[in-house]
Amino acid sequence: MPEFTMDPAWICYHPAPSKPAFTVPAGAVDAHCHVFGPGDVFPYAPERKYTPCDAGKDELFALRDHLGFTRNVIVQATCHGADNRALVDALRTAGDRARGVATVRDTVSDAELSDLHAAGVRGVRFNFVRRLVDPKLDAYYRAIIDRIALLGWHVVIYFEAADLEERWDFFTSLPTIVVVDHMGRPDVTQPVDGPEFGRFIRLMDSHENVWTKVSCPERLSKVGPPDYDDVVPFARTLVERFPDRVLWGTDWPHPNMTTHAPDDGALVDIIPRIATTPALQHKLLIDNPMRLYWA
Ligand code: 0GY
Repeated sequence: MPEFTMDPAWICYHPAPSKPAFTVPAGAVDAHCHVFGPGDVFPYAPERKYTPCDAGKDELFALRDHLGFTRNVIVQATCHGADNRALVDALRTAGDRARGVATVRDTVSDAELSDLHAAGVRGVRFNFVRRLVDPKLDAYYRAIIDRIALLGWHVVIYFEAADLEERWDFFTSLPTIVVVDHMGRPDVTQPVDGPEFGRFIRLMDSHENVWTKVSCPERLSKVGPPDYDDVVPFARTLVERFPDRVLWGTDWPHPNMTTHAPDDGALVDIIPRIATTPALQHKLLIDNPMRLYWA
């Protein structure tokens, strides 16, 4: 069996997250989280750009219960490449309490896609962040999208704010629902009404098939934990402008954190600051993810 050692700069997930003061509504979905390995059962991909700490399904489901969530959307992380075995195993264990977003290559067979669907996969993820993958030409992704669209799946994209201008025509031409991870990674030192975030708002304003996850303050923030005050206005703006097209997730186990291990309880306590009414919270945590993943 292979042995893996976590990258030295890495900080593993918080060993004992606090109990949030905010009680999430019954039926709430953590719509962005991952499983890593364990590597001796589900080896990390040879082409990976980082080696994480093991963070398997048992730990994920314990966190779900601790924070008060009912369901998870588990998103394939780049350390597993297009080998979705750890994801599928977690989905099978969770049954109806989880759905998945996979990564597939253009060589994927119809039988593999249909097995992924049966396990609960409802989308594919394309990552354009250069420190995580070597991005490919648009045509590569397009060939996959044409096939997954037939299954009624959507596309999740992860990019840095600067990539939006470069790939605008591609992103805006996609025929499926498109979910953008982590608000398109805004530079939160820029004004919330400035040109950079303005471009992201324009993307959502002019394309009704574009959704976003108002997640990841731990990575975007310059002021840091536990309140991540500088990220809150960006997330709140999106929740208020696009209440029916936003999702929220912990991002557990927080890959590539080198400054601190986020307290997942404190992350949950940010929810009422970005979705400031029970109606907005219900849409963010229940109605939207249920429509996209469980309908
Ligand atoms: C995230 C963020 C990151 C990593 C990945 O798939 C991945 O490896 O998405 C990151 O390093 O910013 O959403 O998990």
